[in-house]
Amino acid sequence: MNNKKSLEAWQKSQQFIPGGVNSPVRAYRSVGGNPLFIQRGNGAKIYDIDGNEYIDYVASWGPLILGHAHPRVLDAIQGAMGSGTSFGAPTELETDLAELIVNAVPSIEIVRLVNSGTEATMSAIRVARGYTGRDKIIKIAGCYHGHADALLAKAGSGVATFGLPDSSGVPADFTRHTLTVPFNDADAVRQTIEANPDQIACLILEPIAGNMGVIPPHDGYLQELREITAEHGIVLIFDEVITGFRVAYGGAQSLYNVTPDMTCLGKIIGGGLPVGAYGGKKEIMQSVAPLGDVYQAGTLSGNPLAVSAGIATLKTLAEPGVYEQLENLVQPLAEGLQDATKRNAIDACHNRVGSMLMLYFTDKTVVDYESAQTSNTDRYGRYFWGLLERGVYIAPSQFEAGFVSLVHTQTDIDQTVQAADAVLSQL
Ligand code: KE4
Repeated sequence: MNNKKSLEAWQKSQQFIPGGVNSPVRAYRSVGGNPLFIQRGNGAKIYDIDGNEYIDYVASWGPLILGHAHPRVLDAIQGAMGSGTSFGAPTELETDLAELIVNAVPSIEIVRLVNSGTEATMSAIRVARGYTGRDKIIKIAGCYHGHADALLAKAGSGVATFGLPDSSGVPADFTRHTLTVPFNDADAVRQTIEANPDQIACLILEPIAGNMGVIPPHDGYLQELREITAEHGIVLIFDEVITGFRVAYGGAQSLYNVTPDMTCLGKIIGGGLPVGAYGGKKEIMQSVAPLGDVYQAGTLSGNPLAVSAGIATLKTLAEPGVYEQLENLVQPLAEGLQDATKRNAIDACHNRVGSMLMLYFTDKTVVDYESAQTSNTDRYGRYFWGLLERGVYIAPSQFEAGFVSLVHTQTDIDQTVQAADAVLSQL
């Protein structure tokens, strides 16, 4: 595969940017090799600077459910930018996006727009702490909520002890209140709450894990968490930065009919521009400045360009039949990949919820972080490069999600399955 220009670009970018990238996963560390530099995207395709075309299943890590450069999104941005790009003052556009979100997401009665998923989750946790007056938080091993200090934590020994930093530069004190439990294990949550009575402000989780591949919640798991947290006055926060408007217009909470106290959003609600959001019950969100004493702010929060892209995206997703159309595309892809691993006698676990999916190279059923780790990541790396050479662009990491957009075609799906079959036959 000719990626000479990407290599040159990468060598230059490393002179000015750490690792040559502005987000670590883009550096291909877990699959090896040098990253592709992208020239442009159009629909379900992306094109690198060497002129290679790929069917894109990364979708900018989730936002591009309408594909690249969707005319409605571009028109919305172009329509907004003629009036200026940012005012640092309220605009009616922000109210329009907030109204769309409130009307779509069951748990959200009132919502604050921010600029990223990280801002959304760190702010939601601060609100939960301010609202409850408690300091500790519970997170799930393998769930990622952005890079706020308190969330870069790993489990200490035993459920009652303190969280430990999972990144250098995070003081132990910043994660000591962060308790970590396995996904799909409600008993571990119960035990942690019992070991820390009246001290836990919130439990935050991705209702469908999208940062250790894709892992659906076990039947009843989310409902159990809802009951346990309600019983103990703990704020239940769904981080739906990936799943919001992805798996259903109302997110995972509407798919599984479990309503948290707060929800974090990002990615899709910005239509490919920087938007995050956190919201929930009015009673809790009253804590947020200027109404309450939990401070959170942002220069470009709710800026008209990003908000216009988000509005155009959500209005398109609100149209009847959109998620059925997505399902009609993803189902044959999922079936085709399953058939391909079977046909080639490759041990694999295929997980999918709606248009987010991941294939693990393991004979185990992947239900949590521990079982996800049984995947043969070397094999995943070879699968990644084999597909790339055949014009299919999947996540350069086993522990991410794959995404199908509304503008993928049956031809794209057929080509992808053929490419996967060819690669798997040589794995
Ligand atoms: P951002 O700050 O990257 O906008 O959002 C953080 C975040 C929060 N919550 C969830 C569930 C997320 O998945 C993310 C970010 N996702 C990663 C990839 N899974 C973004 C890609 C990257 O880090 O470059």
